[in-house]
Amino acid sequence: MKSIIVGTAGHIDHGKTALVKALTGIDADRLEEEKRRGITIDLGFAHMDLPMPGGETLHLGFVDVPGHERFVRNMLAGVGGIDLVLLVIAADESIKPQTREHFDILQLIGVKRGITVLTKSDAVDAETLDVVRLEVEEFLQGTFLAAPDAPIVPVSSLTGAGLEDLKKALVTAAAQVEARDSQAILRLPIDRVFTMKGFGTVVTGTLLSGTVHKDEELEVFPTGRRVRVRGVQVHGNSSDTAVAGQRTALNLTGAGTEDLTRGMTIAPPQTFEPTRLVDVKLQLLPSAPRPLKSRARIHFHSNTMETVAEVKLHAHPQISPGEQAYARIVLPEPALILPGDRFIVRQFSPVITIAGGGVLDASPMKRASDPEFLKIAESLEPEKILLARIVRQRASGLSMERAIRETGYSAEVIGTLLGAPLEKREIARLGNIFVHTGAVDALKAEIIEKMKGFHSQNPLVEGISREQLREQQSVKPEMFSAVLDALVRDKRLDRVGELVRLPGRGVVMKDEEAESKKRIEEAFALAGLKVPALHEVIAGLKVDKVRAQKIVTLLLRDKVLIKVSDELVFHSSALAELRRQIVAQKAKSQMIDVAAFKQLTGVSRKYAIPLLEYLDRERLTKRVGDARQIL
Ligand SMILES: Nc1nc2c(ncn2[C@@H]2O[C@H](COP(=O)(O)OP(=O)(O)O)[C@@H](O)[C@H]2O)c(=O)[nH]1
Ligand SMILES: [Mg+2]
Repeated sequence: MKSIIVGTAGHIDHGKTALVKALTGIDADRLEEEKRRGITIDLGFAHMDLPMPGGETLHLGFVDVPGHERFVRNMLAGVGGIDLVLLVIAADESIKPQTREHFDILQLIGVKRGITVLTKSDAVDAETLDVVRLEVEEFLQGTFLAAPDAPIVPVSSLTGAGLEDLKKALVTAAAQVEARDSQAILRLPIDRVFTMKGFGTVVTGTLLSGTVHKDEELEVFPTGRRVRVRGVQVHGNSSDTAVAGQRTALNLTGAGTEDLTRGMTIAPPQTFEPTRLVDVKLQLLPSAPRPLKSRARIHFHSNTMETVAEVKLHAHPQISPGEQAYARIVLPEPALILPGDRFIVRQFSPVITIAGGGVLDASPMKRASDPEFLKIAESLEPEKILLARIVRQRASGLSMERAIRETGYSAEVIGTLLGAPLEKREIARLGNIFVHTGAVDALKAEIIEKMKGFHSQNPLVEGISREQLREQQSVKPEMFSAVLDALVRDKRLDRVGELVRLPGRGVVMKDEEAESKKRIEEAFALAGLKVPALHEVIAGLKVDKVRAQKIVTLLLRDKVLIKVSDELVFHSSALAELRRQIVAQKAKSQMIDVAAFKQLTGVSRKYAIPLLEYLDRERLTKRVGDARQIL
């Protein structure tokens, strides 16, 4: 069975609702007020089956829209999901303002197929019908509804004349409609919310993509509320699943009618992120009454959602009617929008349709739109666009989760799209992250440059610690590790324990020097706080004074030795022990004077004063008069 959604469009009183009823037997004017006033206010729904040539059944879901200019916003909530339009023009009135406005909307929203229906054919003579047909043909010239792709069918809902021709035209047109993607991630923009006695909360909408299953847990965007699908109805019949392209009603638990409203979207939990910034390609209608200025306040409609928003034109202070531009839409509240979604812009006041277009990026990177990226996003080539999304993340890469969130593609689709670029090594996969090879190379070069800089500034230090080097890069730890490993593997870097250095660089110790270093370390470690004079230690070494000085500098850099005053150098372990003693002393007394300190540590005054000053600097103690307070 093939399911498609047929929308009506056209001026008020041109016979849209009557036509749907003549075809399906269902009165789509469901509200009491609609029946009383005889006009359509909100969306109406109906359905019918038709046999297709191959024996397959064609299921048509109808969305009947209001024609009145005051209810265009309701029309916009319904038009988003349609596959095929019936543009209804009454033969006795021909083209009227909402014929034009609805037709503009259909084109901006990207509807690809349709049939023009000249209704009320019974109300005019053959000659008038011919004149109207000519007028309409001219009106449709160069559009998706122009002959020979789309027929013009005269009908009378009153007499039934032409209805069989219309059904045939529907079957022909429906055969050309491409099925929506039921494998893609589920998205159901809500167009109605109500309670049903004995059932509870029900939402309806046209399933944009994916499949809904009974008992599934889903999330309401943008509120994040979790709901469970208690029941699924497709075109009024209970079902275990609903697939993309079907009119779908979901009976939900976990939310009341007060938690849900038209414009929200139902999707799998934690898959998407609502956005306030949307980069688009926008076209200002030739019929727009005035130029569109950047930063203008507008009404923004996408799928079933509508909101006041600000439009920021890229690189233009304004555009003239008929012109196109990249733009950023700034929404007051986050909404779930994805690339490829179409939108309509209506003037803030008076409210008329002035523009529309397609969403290129609903997860823009920077404060301003990036025209290079948008140009690619506009190409409609999924592999190219996905690559551009990876490239723009540079060495940080794009995780699978984020790729799903940004595109709405499933993990399988993303895996398939990236197969060739991975094979060609245009990109690499590191765990869950896809990264552009060029960006990895750039990061490698940057690390090597940093290392060169480090060595020239620190000639006496063997290398930089891995952690310190990582902190200088803005990439994720996994990415840094992978790149570092690769550099070591390629022998562009050496790793010595926790240190990283350029090959052949760093401090290379001769045996004598290494032994001297050990001796110095030992001498200070054994001395505790009663350290020997540095010149005495140096005098006892096998190496010359210059080298010995170099070794001491090295030990100071590595914080093995610590300079407490110009004269005094201690081993770090001795100072660590001193800290412990001071902390333990605090339990006995908050205050310590020089005498007590000498007694505690066993050092002479010569050492006690510099050590206490050192402790003051380290904020372990604080001088109070002649004594110290232990902090
Ligand atoms: N004579 C005639 N009247 C029609 C036909 N279709 C609709 N009408 C009448 O036109 C009026 C408006 O029809 P309706 O379907 O509500 O128009 P909508 O506003 O486009 O939905 C109603 O009074 C209908 O009875 C038709 O084919 N022939
Ligand atoms: Mg109507």
